[in-house]
Amino acid sequence: MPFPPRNILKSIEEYLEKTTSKRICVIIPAYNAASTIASVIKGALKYVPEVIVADDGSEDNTSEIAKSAGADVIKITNNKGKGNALKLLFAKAMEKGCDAVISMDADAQHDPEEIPSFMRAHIERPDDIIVGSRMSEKEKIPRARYNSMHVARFYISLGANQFIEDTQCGFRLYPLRVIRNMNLFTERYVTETEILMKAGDMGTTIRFINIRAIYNEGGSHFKAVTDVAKITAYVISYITVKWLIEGLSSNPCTYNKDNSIRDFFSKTKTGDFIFQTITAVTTLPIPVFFYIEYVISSLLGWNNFMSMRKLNKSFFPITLATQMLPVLLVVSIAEKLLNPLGFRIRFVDRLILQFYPHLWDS
Ligand SMILES: Nc1nc2c(ncn2[C@@H]2O[C@H](COP(=O)(O)OP(=O)(O)O)[C@@H](O)[C@H]2O)c(=O)[nH]1
Ligand SMILES: [Mg+2]
Repeated sequence: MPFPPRNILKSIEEYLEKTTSKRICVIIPAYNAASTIASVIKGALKYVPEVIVADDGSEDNTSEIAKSAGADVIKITNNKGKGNALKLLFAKAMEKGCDAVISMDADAQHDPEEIPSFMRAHIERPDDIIVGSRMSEKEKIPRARYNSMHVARFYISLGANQFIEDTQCGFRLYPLRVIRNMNLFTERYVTETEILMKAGDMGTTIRFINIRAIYNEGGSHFKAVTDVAKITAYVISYITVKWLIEGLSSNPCTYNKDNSIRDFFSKTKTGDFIFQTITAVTTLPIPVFFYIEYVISSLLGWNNFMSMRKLNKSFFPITLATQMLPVLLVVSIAEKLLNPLGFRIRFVDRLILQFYPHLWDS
């Protein structure tokens, strides 16, 4: 591309923003999003040259609307979930020669006017993943959702070797180089968590920028019990392998695409299911075992568990947080049953603040 004469550009930043935006496209996994998809696409096309939509077996006319709004549409015959759609979208964006993609939800919960903030952050540090964080407007997030997000980020941040303020937001910028360097095995809503943990665990920096928290009337496809359970089971299985490796090594980054123990178990669905079941049923004793290993290693002056030692806190709060998970579950169920009867119990909020603290420096 010819270098544009500098005098017609207001600033270096404007030039960078223009050239970079040519290599970034917006990807949208969509399922039954006919009423919102056009506004998201049109909004995004103001800032990027190309929008790719994966229509995941919608029963409405999402595809037709997306096409006429100007998107390139991948049509998936039967609904397979957000994770599968994201994988197809990454592949398509790579095929088109993009360097980075911005993922957005199809239901207008993400404001396309915030795309330039992602681009600016990407220009500053092109190798980082940029995640939108809704935490500056956390009062707008439904309480139960916020609480599960808080616990999720405690563990996902441990898996990713860094604090991630909002681990459940789908408005993100991914450098495709990072995606190329990992195998993705999970499905539906788990894939976005898999990406964050693997990326962080191979040394990628994950930054956040504040975005608006938009909660509209549109129904969510996210299932509070099954989807949370699937994410939890994967996170537990990932961290178990990570700590097993970290106990024997001084390197906090344990993920490598070509040689990953966690991925080995994902090779077959049955193997993965058995492995996740075993790690889920041993959720309580396993961290105690690692804690003992950590204490003994510390006495011997070993530099293992570096991701933990970098926190400058003991392993203890993490072990305690894990032992508190069943208590949290029981209290959440009790609140759910009692609050509609007029009780105003808010124990979950307190438990979460107390036992799932911010352990990271920055
Ligand atoms: N391709 C595809 N995308 C989905 C599916 N379910 C959700 N999504 C996408 O993920 C976004 C977030 O899902 P949603 O159900 O709204 O979850 P929530 O916003 O977290 O409550 C949606 O706006 C869609 O873009 C699905 O089954 N297939
Ligand atoms: Mg939504």
